[in-house]
Amino acid sequence: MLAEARSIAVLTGAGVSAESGVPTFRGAAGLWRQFRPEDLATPEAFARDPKLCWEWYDWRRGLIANVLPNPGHAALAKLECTLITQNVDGLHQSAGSKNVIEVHGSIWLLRCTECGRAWQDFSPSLEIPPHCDCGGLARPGVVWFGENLNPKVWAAAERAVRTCDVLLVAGTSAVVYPAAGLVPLARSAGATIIEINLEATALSHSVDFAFTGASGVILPQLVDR
Ligand code: BJW
Ligand code: ZN
Repeated sequence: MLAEARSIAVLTGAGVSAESGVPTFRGAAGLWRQFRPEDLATPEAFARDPKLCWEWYDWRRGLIANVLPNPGHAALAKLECTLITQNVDGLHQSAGSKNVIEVHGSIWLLRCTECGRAWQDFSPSLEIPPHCDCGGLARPGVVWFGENLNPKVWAAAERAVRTCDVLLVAGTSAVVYPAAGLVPLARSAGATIIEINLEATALSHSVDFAFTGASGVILPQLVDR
């Protein structure tokens, strides 16, 4: 099916970066076991304590800066596809994927809460909390709970799944909306859905093929064939 597909879309989640050493959100070793999302990943949490919020993101930036893409990222970089990712780590781009739609933003982007300017900063010595040239407080360029996704980015993701023949869904628990809704959208547009995950998810019963295992193992096998 992959070989014959005219158009392939991929939706990835934190599980695809797990084998690189980036913690996932849910599950036994997930970030949400250790930290409460409402304390850190909401606009209210940022407004309450920008420094605490930034310290957490800076800790994660440090983790991510020290890891490398894994064979799952590499396999997807070889596949001609539109790659929709919920991940903010940038590892798909590091692996060489060109057509990446980051629906939850990027941990390497900063955005001014005053003037809206967005810029990249990879420096480990970022001032915490960072400020914009205009003096305004900067926030991480990610999408928090209760926030709308960037409409242009979201439109591109919807277009990709509406027009694909095959959708690969890898390493996501598929519980966070609207991203998880891309899967039924693809399905209702006639796409074949292939899921790759370590365990069964909310989606598994409604996909065409569910491969149980590590994305760093299964994705290279699929793409190499
Ligand atoms: C492997 C593996 C290996 C491991 N190989 N597999 C009730 C209350 C409040 C809000 C809501 C609500 N009901 C619905 C909402 C809306 C909310 C939502 O969906 N909540 C649900 C959780 C209930 N959504 C939103 O708020 C979104 N915005 C929105 O809806 O706007 C409209 C609106 C406006 C105003 C008010 C209300 C609505 C925005 C969602 C933003 C999500 N943001 C985060 C943080 C990003 C920044 C950051 O990184 O800090 O995005 S949350 C977190 O979850 C992150 C992820 O992208 C996202 C998805 O997680 P993912 O990637 O699926 O990871 P995990 O950990 O869940 O799963 C990993 C999977 O991998 C597992 O299945 C493992 O088995 C597997 N795995 N290792 C293969 N090696
Ligand atoms: Zn500014």
